[in-house]
Amino acid sequence: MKRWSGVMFLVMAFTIVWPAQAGEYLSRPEVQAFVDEVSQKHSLDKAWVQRVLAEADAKESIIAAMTRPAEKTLTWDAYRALFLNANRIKWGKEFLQEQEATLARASETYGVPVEIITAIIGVETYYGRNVGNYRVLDALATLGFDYPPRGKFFRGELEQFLLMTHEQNLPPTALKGSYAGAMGYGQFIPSSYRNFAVDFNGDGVVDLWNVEDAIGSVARYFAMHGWQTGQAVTLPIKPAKVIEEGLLEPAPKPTFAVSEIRAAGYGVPDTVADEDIAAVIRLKNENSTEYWLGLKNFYVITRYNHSPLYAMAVYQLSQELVGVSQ
Ligand SMILES: [Ca+2]
Repeated sequence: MKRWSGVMFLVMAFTIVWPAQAGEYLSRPEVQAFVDEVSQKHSLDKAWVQRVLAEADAKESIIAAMTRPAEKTLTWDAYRALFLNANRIKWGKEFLQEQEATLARASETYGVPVEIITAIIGVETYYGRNVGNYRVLDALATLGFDYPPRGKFFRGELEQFLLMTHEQNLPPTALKGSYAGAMGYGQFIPSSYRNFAVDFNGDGVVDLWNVEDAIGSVARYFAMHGWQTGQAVTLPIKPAKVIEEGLLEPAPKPTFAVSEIRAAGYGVPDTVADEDIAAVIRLKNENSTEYWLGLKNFYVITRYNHSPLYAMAVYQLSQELVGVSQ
């Protein structure tokens, strides 16, 4: 019993000192340097930046979550089953109906299909049901200052977060999001929030926890990343007898003329023109391999999340929502 208490004490002590005590970020020299730099660069009130960062807490759970992304470990069939489940399809159809007017307005404004906008919001947050429970400030400070592999990136996002909350008059210590600091229905990181989000309900605030703003913002994100209105996204192709690895790089970026892909032995449907530019997407299942033609719009979906599995899940969910099974 005594020995057990000793172990418990050690575990608790470790937990408490890792990696900084609550609110202690501000005492660290590199955090003070960050405060100086950001406040000077953007003419922000230094005392305000200090007050915000004084509230930041280090969270070990954020580091733990960061180190296990599903895309890297799952086969396509397992990944697909996770994202194209019965609830996500059912709730997606409901979302299409409930938000019909806003979705139609976004689609008309930005040229992106309603089912693609809906599928993104479905894959990201179950249509707003799971927008994240971490304080964004904690996520960005923890990853920015205590996760060296991505520290520079997340310090940049922390800088953008300060600017975003300042510009939109949002409360920086209250906003919640994912363990990586992604916010709202569409899970925008702060730089995307500032660059691509839009006030789509016209109330003067860009609020991605508001469904109208979120729908407009997802559509605008795709438009600004080159979505080609009315064009196909991806379609299955018959594999070549001999697979040339060279044609699979740098997928999903469209790089090869379809004529080259045909010449390499892939069976591409006649609806696709020889001169179109595409990528060959290979998806490995538990017991088989699928090949797909990745067109420009498929690549645009990967600008939201770089995994081809993610893009395929979004596309196939979008098709399920409008009654087209893959
Ligand atoms: Ca708004």
